[in-house]
This record gives sequence, C-alpha cells and structure tokens, in this order.
Amino acid sequence: MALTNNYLKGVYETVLKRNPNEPEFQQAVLEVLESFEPVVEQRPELEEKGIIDRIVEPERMVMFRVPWVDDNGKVQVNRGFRVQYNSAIGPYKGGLRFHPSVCASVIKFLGFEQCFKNSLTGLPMGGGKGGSDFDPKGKSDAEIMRFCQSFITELQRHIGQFTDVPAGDIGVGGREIGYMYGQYKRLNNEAVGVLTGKGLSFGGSLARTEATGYGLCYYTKEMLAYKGTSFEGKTVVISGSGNVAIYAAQKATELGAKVVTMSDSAGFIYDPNGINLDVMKDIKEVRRARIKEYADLVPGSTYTAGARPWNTVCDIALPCATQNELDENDAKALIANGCKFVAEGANMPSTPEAVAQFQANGVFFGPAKAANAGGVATSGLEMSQNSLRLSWSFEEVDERLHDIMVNIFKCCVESAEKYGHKDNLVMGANIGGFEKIADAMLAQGIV
Ligand code: NDP
Ligand code: 2IT
Repeated sequence: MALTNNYLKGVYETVLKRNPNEPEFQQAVLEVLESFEPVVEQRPELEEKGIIDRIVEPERMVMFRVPWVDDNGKVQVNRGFRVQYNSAIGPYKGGLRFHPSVCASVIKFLGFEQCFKNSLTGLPMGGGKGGSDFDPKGKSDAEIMRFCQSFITELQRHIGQFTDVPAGDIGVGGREIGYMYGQYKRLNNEAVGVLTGKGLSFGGSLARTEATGYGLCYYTKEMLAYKGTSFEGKTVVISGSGNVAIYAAQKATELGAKVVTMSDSAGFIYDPNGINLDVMKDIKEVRRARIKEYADLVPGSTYTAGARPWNTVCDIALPCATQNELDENDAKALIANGCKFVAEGANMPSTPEAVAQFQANGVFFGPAKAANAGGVATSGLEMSQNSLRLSWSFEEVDERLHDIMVNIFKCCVESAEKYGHKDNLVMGANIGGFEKIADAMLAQGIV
C-alpha cells in the first residue's frame, strides 16, 4: 500500500528528509501513516491543527556518554539514548533496550510505536523509549552493575515518576532494573515508582514478569475466538527465548496448545513433544546460557544453527525476538506450512512485505502495538500500586491484564470497522491508539 493522501505524503517526505539513514524509524512511521488515510479524510481538523506533523516528531530526545570500567580495569564507553516521544495522555513510558544494534533509528521506531500501544491500554501513559548499544552478553554481574549505575547516573536527571518512567526491554530485566533503581534512589533520596519491573520486595508488581507473554496469549485467544476456535490442540511456533517468549510459551501451553519451537540469535530448537519450560527457564533465566543446550538435555529435540523457526508446520506463529525477524519468504513458508494466525510479541518483528503476505492469504494478523501491550499495561498497574502504596495479588493483576487485552482486541476490531477496513487489526490498532492521542492534543492546543 502506498500513501495517496497529499497531507500524509507531505508529512512522510519531511520525515524522510529529517531522519535520513534511519530505516527502522521510517518503516514504523510509514505503516502508521498508511493506516491514517481514511481518518485524515474524515477529520479535516487533524490537518488544520498539524496533528500528524506533530505526532511524528518526538517532543525531546537525549543522547549521552556512558563511561564504565570493565573487570580488567579498562575504560569502556557506550552511548545512551532516551526519546520522550509524546506526553499528550500521560508521562512518557516505555522500556530500555541494551543491545549492540541500538541506535537513534531503533530507539525512535520503538518510541513512536510505544505512543499508540500505551494509548490502546486505556491507561494514562505517554510514549518513550531508551537504551544503549551496550552488549550484556558475556559480561560479569559486577560489570552489568557498573554499567547500569553509570547509565542511570546520567538518565536520572531526565526522568521521574510524573515525567518519564522507564522499564525493561531486550537485555534489560529484573537484575538491571534493580541496579538502576538502587542508584536512582541513592542520587535522589526518594523511593518512588520511577522505574517499573522492579523486584517484588521494593515496589514491583506481581505478574509483571509474565505480563507481556501472557498478554500476547490473551490477545491471541480473542483472535482465535473471533474466528470460532481456540488454543486447544493447536501447534505454536515461537521465536526468541527471552522474557516475552518464555511466558508466551507458558500461557499457550496452559491454554492447551503445543509449543514446538523457540530460538535465540544463534539458532532454534524444535521439540515435537512440546517445549519443556523447566529446562528452558533453567538455561535462559538461571544460567543465562545458549538455547543450543536444550537439544543436549531433552531427548527427541533438535537444534538448527543459524536459522529461524519459520519453516515449521504450525497453526499459530508468535514472533517474540526482535524487529524484522520475519520477512516475506518466512511469511510464505509459514503460509505453506498451514499457519492461520500470527500475533507479534516482539516490536515490529514482521517486515511490511511479510504482513502483506499474511493479509493477502487469509492469515489473521495481530500487530505488536496491540498484541504485546500487556507488558506496558502491567507496568501501568505497577505505577498505580506504587501511588496507592499497595500490592495487589497475582490473580488481581492478571485479571486486570486479561480485561485490558480483551478491550484492546475489541478496540482494534471496532476502529478498523469504523473506517471501513473490517478485520484489519493493523489499521484498527493504529487508528484506535491514535484517536485518543489526537483528541488530547487537540484539547491541549498547539504545544
Ligand atoms: P530478552 O532480552 O529477554 O530476549 C530477547 C530474545 O530475542 C532473546 O532470545 C534474544 O536472543 C533474541 N534476540 C534479540 N535480538 C535478536 C536478533 N537481532 N536476532 C535474533 N534474535 C534476537 O527481551 P524481551 O523478551 O523482553 O524482548 C523481546 C521482544 O519483545 C523485543 O522486540 C521487545 O521490544 C519486545 N517487547 C518486550 C516487552 C517486555 O515487557 N519485555 C514488552 C513488549 C514488547 P539472544 O539471547 O541470542 O540475543
Ligand atoms: O515494548 C514495550 O512495550 C516494553 N518493552 C515494555 C515497556 C514498559 O514500560 O513496561
């Protein structure tokens, strides 16, 4: 699909000119602008008030030096980022990613998508994202701590419980949030909910660890129900073996499906008997080892180096690793292997060509902004509990998460239908997330 509306075309040309050499960011913006075509045609005030011109431009972005000393006494320097994208509906909110591929383009694409995702949750959270090109792989625990302390020593001046509330993403989990929270508290002399994904003993929420993966399955459950079916007896292919992938595998299994693959950046494992999650968690969460070990430990499973899991017979695919991990050929392979449902746990894992393949071939496709919103939604619930100075039970948080995912699915279906694109969940998610932000921006004047 190409842009036809002149206003949107002009906005996109400016984005290309202002953000050259940023392919991920350009990709994320184009997909969203394509969805807005019917909306700007029906709502002329969006152009009159420059809403789209403003929504594509981050309110603020900081980039900073992160110096630290490794275990050999050598000085290392990384680059840190935080984009504070849009605060129309609440404080900036979004994760921190530590991965060597992190750059301005990646942080901006993630921050841009986060605005719409956060809006879809129904909670008052604006969009932000940050991170560093630091590579946590092979680093000692002491090195991770020193890096986190240095990173937050700079970032702390830009964030706050009512300003900007970071959380985890790739390479940032409970351990890293703990080190950053400790240093933030030391510098500010304040124990406040400035980060989410905290440990349970210092303000973390039950079910935040599970939330993105569980939420992804709750959303997928709604997609399946909408088409008159369920997880029961289905074969599921998952990529990744991090936080999102593990808890997606756990919930899909609980709901009666068989998960037959998981992966890391080096290769994937196939287990025809269904992934043994105790073994997987021990490898990934406890020992922080490579997924290859799974095949040595579980009889009947195999490891394929240097490949992704998409060429596997399945009913449902849940990409949960990283952006652009599923391309047009992968989509064709999934379709040929019988896949009928795809829901994105990672952010922007499917290329635009892959999404086009799914939509043209009757695969019901659930986009990341909607399908993986359970993580940030539960971060929002962690913020609520911190403000209340209360901790809800696992069941209470999980039930709220479930309700939020059901509502997001409904919002996607209704928003797509309202603008004449029935069952297009990409349009539904983009429009549904957008309209609330646009209304807030209209009410707040030109700021
Ligand atoms: P983790 O760091 O826990 O796990 C990341 C997983 O993805 C690992 O298995 C990793 O393999 C794999 N991976 C990372 N980069 C690549 C790459 N370039 N190529 C192939 N595999 C890769 O991160 P999360 O599980 O938290 O995040 C996964 C995805 O979900 C990301 O897109 C993230 O933005 C998104 N997400 C996360 C949320 C959260 O709450 N954590 C919420 C919503 C979305 P390896 O170990 O080999 O690098
Ligand atoms: O992409 C995402 O939504 C996240 N990494 C979670 C962000 C958050 O603030 O919990």
